[in-house]
Amino acid sequence: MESLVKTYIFIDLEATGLNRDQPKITELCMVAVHAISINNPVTDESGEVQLPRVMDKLCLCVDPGKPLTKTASEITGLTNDLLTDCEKQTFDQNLFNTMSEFISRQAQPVCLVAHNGFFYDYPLLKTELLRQQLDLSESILCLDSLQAFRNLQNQGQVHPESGRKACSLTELYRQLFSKDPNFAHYAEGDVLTLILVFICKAEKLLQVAKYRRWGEIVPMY
Ligand code: DCM
Ligand code: MG
Repeated sequence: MESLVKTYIFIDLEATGLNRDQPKITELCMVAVHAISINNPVTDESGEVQLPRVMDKLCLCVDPGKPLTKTASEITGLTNDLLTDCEKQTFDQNLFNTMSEFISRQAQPVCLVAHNGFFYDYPLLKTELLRQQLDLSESILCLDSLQAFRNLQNQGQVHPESGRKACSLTELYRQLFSKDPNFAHYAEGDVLTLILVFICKAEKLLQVAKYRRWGEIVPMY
């Protein structure tokens, strides 16, 4: 299946809280990268992996219509006041259309990639879509990079001594780039960090990754 994927769409959601809080989305970022760029990493003169030059980006802030938890506000820098003062719109048909058009513009078939996507981002996105009686095409492929990195770690390919924590986005970036990621917990920052760590290990990740179809994703609540 992986050899057929033409575009990887990396996705990250910020939201009002964790699963137990029945969160609503506050920010969404999708960055589309062609498989060619994933399979042919570019490095600088020091050998450090670079972001691909050709990327399509969609980043939108959303009025969640629900209070952010203190932690969600602290880590994301977003507040209800900030989002309403900036007159952000709720998750609506217009946002769905924008996402759908963005996905349609990419070389098909596409595969979504989110870190912890099977547990958090995909179920949450599904909840928001179904609330609007909308949904993406059920044939869209989905990957969870956290699951894939854990599979690699279990094979001893990602610093096994540092335990499960080693597979958080920040820890993976620290291990691979020896510095802290930029703009952690900003949807775009997290997506760009994910693209960099994914590209570093793409060949092995794609060997161990377990694909699901969007149609198999169950809403979070
Ligand atoms: N989140 C949270 N508390 C945490 C970590 C995350 O409430 N300790 C919620 C708010 C974030 C969302 O999850 O917007 C997505 O997390 P991340 O920024 O890691 O993508
Ligand atoms: Mg994030």
